[in-house]
Amino acid sequence: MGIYEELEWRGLIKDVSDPSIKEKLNKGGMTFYIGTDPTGDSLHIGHFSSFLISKRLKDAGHHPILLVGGGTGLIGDPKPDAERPMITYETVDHNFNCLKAQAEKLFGFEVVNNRDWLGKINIIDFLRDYGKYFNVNLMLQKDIVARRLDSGITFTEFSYMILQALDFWYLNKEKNVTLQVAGQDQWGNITAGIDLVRRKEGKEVYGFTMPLLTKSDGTKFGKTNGKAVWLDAKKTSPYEMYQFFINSEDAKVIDYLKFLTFLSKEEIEVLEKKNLEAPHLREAHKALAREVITFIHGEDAYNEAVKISEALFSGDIKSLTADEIEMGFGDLPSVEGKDDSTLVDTLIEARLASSKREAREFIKNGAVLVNGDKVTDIEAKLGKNDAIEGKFIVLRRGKKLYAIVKY
Ligand code: 383
Repeated sequence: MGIYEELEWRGLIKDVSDPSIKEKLNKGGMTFYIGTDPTGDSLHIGHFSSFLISKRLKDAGHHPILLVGGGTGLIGDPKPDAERPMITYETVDHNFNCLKAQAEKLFGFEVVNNRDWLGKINIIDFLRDYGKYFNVNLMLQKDIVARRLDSGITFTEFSYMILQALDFWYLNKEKNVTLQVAGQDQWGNITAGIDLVRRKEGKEVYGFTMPLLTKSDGTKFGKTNGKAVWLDAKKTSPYEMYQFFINSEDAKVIDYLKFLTFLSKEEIEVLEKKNLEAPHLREAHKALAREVITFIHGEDAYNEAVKISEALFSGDIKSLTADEIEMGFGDLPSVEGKDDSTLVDTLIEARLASSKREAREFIKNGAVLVNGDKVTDIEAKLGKNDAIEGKFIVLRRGKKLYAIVKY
């Protein structure tokens, strides 16, 4: 199986600019680029799958360049629904540095910044040397622009595709880049670049896109409770990422394995069989979580995420360190610990009971756990001494309701 067939098997090929791409990819030796704009200070799972494609191509003998758009990020690639808010130069620069460091660490790609060339072009030269090659009628037909015609689009965002096309032309000239790779939303920008290189230089360059990862209902994959799943552990902890992948849909988990891991066809086929025959074992989900988290955060972080998940599941809270509790319970309601409080009062303060009478009732019935241990004494006191490493007490009422007391 050549790299092209492998990408096809993984479902990673959506649009190709020319059928000869198949042969070219299988042969190796192309310099290609993928671009991302510094709209945030971390990459997220949506970026991850397209960056992995670059890694796959690199492993197949091609040379990757990652463009982080310090120039284009100041303009804003039009989204189908609405104009983007403008980002300040300071924010773009900050985000640029974050993304560059993250991408170098995770993927080891050479990083370039299109501010270095776009920032030097003056307006007269821009309109003469590049604008002249673009037919506005054709620009209006590009998918994303067409979808914005009703709601409106500024000249700034409308011009974006010229800048991305210019990048392709520049990188072809300076670095012999002959291929651009991206998600399917970038098809219009990629073909704009291919056309520009053809018209200005009479040369042929290539591009292909991958489909966006979706859930069964067709919505974007990569959000949990409305929040993006970030690659930065400070924004999405490895534990949260573990929960995200472990809970992915059974019907989609094999697609995700193909998109997001380097497991082989044979390995994925074994998991596919297990997913069908014994879905309750969640072998495919576990493999997905293990592969992705180990790639992004390393093995220790992965093991810790599993440990937290298991401790929370079994209720063995005391096996966790304070840091692990913070990671596992970071999102839960919390109350400030007092030095000498009662369990009854704390349950009320943490909203696990609505009155003293109810709190006593819960305690008597054995429904209240302090750090995983059942407490049935209605007079019980709570203080810093009870806190794990002097920092946290984990309260649980019933099967699912948790709160944290912080010292
Ligand atoms: C800028 C200048 C270039 C080439 C590309 C760009 C960025 C591009 C873009 N990409 C998205 C982004 O930055 O907006 N105009 O968030 C996303 N990418 C990748 C992939 C994806 C795309 O970073 O489909 C998802 O992650 O292409 O939406 O010269």
